[in-house]
Amino acid sequence: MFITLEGPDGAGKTTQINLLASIAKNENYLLTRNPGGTEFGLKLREILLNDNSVSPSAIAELMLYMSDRAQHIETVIKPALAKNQIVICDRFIDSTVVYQGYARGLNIDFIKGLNDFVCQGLKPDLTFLLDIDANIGFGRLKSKDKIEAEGLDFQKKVRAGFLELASQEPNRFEIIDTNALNELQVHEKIKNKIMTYAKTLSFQQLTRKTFPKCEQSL
Ligand code: T5A
Repeated sequence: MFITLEGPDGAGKTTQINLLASIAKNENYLLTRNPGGTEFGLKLREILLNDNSVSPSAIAELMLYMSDRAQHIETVIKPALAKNQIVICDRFIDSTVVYQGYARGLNIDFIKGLNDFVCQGLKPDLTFLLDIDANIGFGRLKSKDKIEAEGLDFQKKVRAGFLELASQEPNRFEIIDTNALNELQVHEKIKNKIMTYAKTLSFQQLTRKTFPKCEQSL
C-alpha cells in the first residue's frame, strides 16, 4: 500500500507525518518524503528550497524534482513495497503537477507524462489532501523556504490546483478540510482512513487467494 500526503504549504503534512510515526513503531510502515527521501535527494532539496545562491529556472526546477523522485522510487519506495511495507510519503507526484504546473505555469500534461515515466507505473493507492485556506496556511509558516517565499497569490494557485486534481481523481484522493480541525483531530481522520483501507485491502487479498474466481466481482 502506497499512501501520499499532499497540500499547500502550512497545511500540516509534516505534523501529521510525525504523528503517524507513533503508528509506525508497531507496524510495517515506512515514512518518507519528496524532496529529500534519499542522500541524493537531500542535496537536491538544499538547492531547491534553501540555497539562495542559485536560482534554477522553472524547467530546471521541474527536472530536479523529477530527479529526486526517480532516485527515491528506485532506491527507497519500490524496495519497501516489495517487502510489503506500507509506504507513507510526504508529497509526491501531485505536488509537481500543482507547484510546477498550476502555480508556475508549466505544461500540466507534460508534467503528468514525466511523472508516469519517472514512476514506472507506480501510483499512490491513496492520497490525503490536507486542504487549508491559503491565508491560514501561509500565516502558519514561521520561516519561508524559496517556494514559500513566492507569496500568498502563489499559494492560492497551489490550493486551487490541488482541489482540481482531487476532483479529477475522487477515488484516490481523500480531502481533509483542516481549517477548523486541530492537529490531533486531523491525525484521527488520517489514522482511521488508513486502518479502514488496510483492512479492506487485506480482506480483498484474502478473498482473492481463497476464491480466485470471484476476483472480477470485487
Ligand atoms: N515542491 C515539492 C514542489 O514545488 N514540487 C514538488 O514536486 C515537490 C515534491 C517542500 C516544498 O517543495 C515544493 C512544495 C513545498 O513548498 P517542505 O518543507 O516539505 O518543502 O514543505 P511543506 O511540506 O509545505 O512543509 P511545511 O513545514 O512548510 O508545511 P506543512 O508540513 O504542511 O506544515 P507543518 O506540519 O510544518 O505545520 C505548520 C505549522 O502549523 C501548525 C504546526 O504546529 C506548525 O507550526 N499546525 C497546525 N495548527 C493548527 N491546526 C492544525 N491542524 C495544524 N497542523 C499544523
